[in-house]
Amino acid sequence: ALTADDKKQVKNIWSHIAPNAETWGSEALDRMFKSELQTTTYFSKYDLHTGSPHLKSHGKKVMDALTEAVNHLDNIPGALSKLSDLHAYELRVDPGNFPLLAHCILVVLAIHLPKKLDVCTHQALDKFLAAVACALTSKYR
Ligand code: HNI
Repeated sequence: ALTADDKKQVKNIWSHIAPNAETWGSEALDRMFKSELQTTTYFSKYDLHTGSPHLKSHGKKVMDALTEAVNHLDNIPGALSKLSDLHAYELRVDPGNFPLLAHCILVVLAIHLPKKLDVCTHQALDKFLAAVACALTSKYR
C-alpha cells in the first residue's frame, strides 16, 4: 500500500506530469504498442501511428484518469470505479497488459524528468501505478 510518504512523492511529481498529459501519454502508448504488439488488438479501429490524433487523444484520456487517481490517493478504487467497470465488463482487457503500460509510462517519465525521478519517487510511482492497475482489474472474475 502507498505510505504517506509515497503519496507525497506522487503528488509532488504529478504536478510536473499533468500539464504534459497529451504528449507524454501518447508517447507511453506508442512505446507499449510498438514493444508489446498484442496490446494493439484492443485498438483495431485506431490509427496507431506515432503522433496520430487517436494516440494523442487516448494518451490524454489515460493520463487525465491517472491525474484523477492522484487527486484521490486515499480512495483510488472509488475514483476509478466507472473506468473499472469499463475495462472489466466491456473492454475485457487482459489484466496482464496493465503492468506493460505502467512500465512504458515510467520510461517516458524517466526520459522527461530524469532529475526528479530519483529512486524514492520511482518506487512511489511504481506503487501508485500498481494500485491503479489493481483498481482497474478488481472487477474481473
Ligand atoms: Ni484503458 C479506454 C484509462 C489501461 C485498453 N482507458 C480508456 C479510457 C480511459 C482509460 C480514461 C477512456 C474511457 C472513456 O472513454 O470513457 N486505461 C486507462 C488507465 C489505464 C488503462 C488509467 C492504466 C494505467 N487500457 C489500459 C490497458 C489497455 C487499455 C493496459 C489494453 C492494452 N482502454 C483500453 C481500450 C479503451 C480504453 C481498448 C477503449 C478505447 C476506445 O476509444 O474505444
